Amino acid sequence: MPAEEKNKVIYISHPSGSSAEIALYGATVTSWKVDGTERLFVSKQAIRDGSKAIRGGIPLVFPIFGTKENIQLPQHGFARNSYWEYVGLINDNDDVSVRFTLKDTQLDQKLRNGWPHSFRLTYTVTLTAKSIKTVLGLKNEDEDTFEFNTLLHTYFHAPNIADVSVDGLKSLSFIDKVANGAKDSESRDQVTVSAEVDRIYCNVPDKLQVNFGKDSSIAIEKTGLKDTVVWNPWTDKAKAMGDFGDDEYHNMVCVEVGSVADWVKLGGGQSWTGGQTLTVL
Ligand code: TA6
Repeated sequence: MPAEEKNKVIYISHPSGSSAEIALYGATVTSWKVDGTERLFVSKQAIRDGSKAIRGGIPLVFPIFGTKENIQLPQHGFARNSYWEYVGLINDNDDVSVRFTLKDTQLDQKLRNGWPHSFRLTYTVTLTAKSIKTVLGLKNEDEDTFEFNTLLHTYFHAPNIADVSVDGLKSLSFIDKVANGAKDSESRDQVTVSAEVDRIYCNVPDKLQVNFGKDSSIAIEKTGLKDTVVWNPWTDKAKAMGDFGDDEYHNMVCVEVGSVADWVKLGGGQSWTGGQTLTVL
């Protein structure tokens, strides 16, 4: 892909004034504005030269979540740090949709050796006045079944983390990565953040809501994805990330819909789809 293409960002706008930007690198949504306000968080120290995943927006996690012992792939897989092909504007009625694809043949050999399967990923981003819908389609182009994880690693901008709460997780079981993977269940009606949080909530209902205080909320409606991760690095982990400001944890929360607690199996020649719709309330 020519150098100037590599840094390409697709900019879309809606007649209502909402807008979004998607970097070809990782097909990462790097901006989503509604009513003139940026709803996503991208670190001021995010690296945008293609040397690592963009720290913020909506990075795509595929085909693994985290790292896996017997799979030689970077953390969270290769989707978020590969250059996707821009297919184009697929319709421009009242909604504005753009599409991207990633095929195994676009990957370097080391990655293909790490996960030796033929596949085609299709990613569609649809903008309306108050929402953005991001849907991933996967075709297994092998004859044999393969298994994968996937997740939309959404970084929401928060004016103040102290005002953030997440509705819809009560009584769900979760894996607490801050407590070395201990299993627990959520007792709170609203999940709030006042320390490092890194939890995989399992078998989560499809409707969640993130509240940012002062009557500002975003509804999340997921499809085809079982779990939801809630993450904030807080002080120590923030300091440990070179592409994240030491104090930026005050202004972000990750609420990430995905299927990561278990492998998703996909038969040869079969297709799978999953995604989310984020709506400003
Ligand atoms: O989704 C939460 C998480 O898995 C955290 O454990 C933390 O590692 C975060 O992702 C960011 O990972 P990254 O590889 O982007 O630094």
